[in-house]
Amino acid sequence: MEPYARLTNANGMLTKPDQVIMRRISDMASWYLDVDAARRLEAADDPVVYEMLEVAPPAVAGELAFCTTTMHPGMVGDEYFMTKGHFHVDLSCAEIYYAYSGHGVLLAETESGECRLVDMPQGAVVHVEPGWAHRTYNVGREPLVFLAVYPSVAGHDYGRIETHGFSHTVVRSEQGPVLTKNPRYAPQ
Ligand code: M6P
Ligand code: ZN
Repeated sequence: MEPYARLTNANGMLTKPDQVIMRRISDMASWYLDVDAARRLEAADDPVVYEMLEVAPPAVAGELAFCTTTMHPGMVGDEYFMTKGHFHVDLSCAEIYYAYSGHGVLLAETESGECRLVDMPQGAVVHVEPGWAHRTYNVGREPLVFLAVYPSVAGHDYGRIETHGFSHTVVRSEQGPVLTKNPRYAPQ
């Protein structure tokens, strides 16, 4: 029996997605620390930050969805290119990430603002616990490709991140990627 889909070696993308979503700087310029720097990038060539290829079975209990995300390398000011990040609509749902290529970090945070940074070098497997919002940064020079597997009933809640933000974000330093406080964070 053939596998349902493959990660192609060239770019790590799934071969048979149900849905493809592309996010450019313009889709989330105001989510970065340095909004002016993001608007300048938007006005220049509005680069693609990441693409998601999702295989999404019906949203019924017990089913699993999976998705590859390909994040391009880049910076907005000192902040690395990042995903929007989300809570699951169903907070009881966990998620597993597998880092296929490149180098990322995962920022995870609870509703009360407890925050963790998890390194995601090539080959890393990361467990996102139920109730934790999650966002990924490409901290390397190559594309970051990772596979995510999650219950198909999980749902993506972006609204709370857009309104409240994460308490911290990830910026470049002489020591490498570090957490810094988000001055616009509004506790829930
Ligand atoms: C991972 C998974 C997906 C998610 C994607 C991009 O692949 O968590 O469910 O859609 O990352 O993240 P976001 O939806 O927060 O932009
Ligand atoms: Zn998720």
